[in-house]
Amino acid sequence: MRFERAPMTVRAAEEQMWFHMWRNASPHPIVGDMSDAANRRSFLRHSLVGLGAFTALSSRALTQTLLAANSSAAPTTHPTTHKEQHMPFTLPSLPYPEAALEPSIDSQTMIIHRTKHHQAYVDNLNKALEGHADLQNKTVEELCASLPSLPEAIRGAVRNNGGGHFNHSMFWQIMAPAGSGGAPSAELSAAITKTFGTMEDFKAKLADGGMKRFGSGWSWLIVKPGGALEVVSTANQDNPLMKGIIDTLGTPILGVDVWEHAYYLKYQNRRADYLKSWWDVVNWNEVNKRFAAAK
Ligand code: MN3
Repeated sequence: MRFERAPMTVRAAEEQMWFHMWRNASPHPIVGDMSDAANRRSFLRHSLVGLGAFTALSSRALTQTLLAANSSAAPTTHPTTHKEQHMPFTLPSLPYPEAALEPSIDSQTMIIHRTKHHQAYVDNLNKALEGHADLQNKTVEELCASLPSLPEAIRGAVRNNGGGHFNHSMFWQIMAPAGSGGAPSAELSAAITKTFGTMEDFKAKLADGGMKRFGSGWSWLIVKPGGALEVVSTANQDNPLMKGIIDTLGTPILGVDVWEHAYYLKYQNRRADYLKSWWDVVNWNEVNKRFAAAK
């Protein structure tokens, strides 16, 4: 594919290496404090200092380190050591080009969805947390999980925009160009058939959750405390991390956005067609990883 053969720039190499290392280093891959370039660079620098490798930010060094990282053990440095560098939350980059999910999701939808809708959640989350130094140190996951204890004046804004930031950050990562996302692991397949009957039964249940969601929301596959799978649907930008808000809590390992902004340009009112086509771009490799970490 074109994007795989493209020459790697310093920035692209850095992004790719960061993504690889961070994904392998963290049991909870979506944390807000690692979503901007400055913090990613800081994470890389701290991760590599121990190896004596980070002497200059050249594309050659980055590419060599990337190759080494791909063929050796994952780094031991954990990104949450940089929690103090939380604010502001920033828009994460996509791990693939905007057009890479076509025809399931068109390029224009991807661009508007991330750079307008997701960006607005990020901006409004940052605005809500202005003047709340204690909350600025929390990850977006921690914010979602502690809504009832937040000041009432910002609780709604954090629910909508923190939820929006977490949900979309995960959404971009659990998708991949058709044919590149792998398949459910043997472990995940077994858990799905045990819980739902067959893979098709599971897909039907997730789609049903999306279809029955009146207005805007999400349909999720979660790992509940204790390890059982369940499909849940949430309204607006709520998610299954939201204690005190959502009845059935768990760690989301797959989720599909059923807001009209996620599909309307291509599918108009045909949400069912979008949900059917969406399976072609699920990144099962990433879902498998999240399942293994959540159990
Ligand atoms: Mn959306």
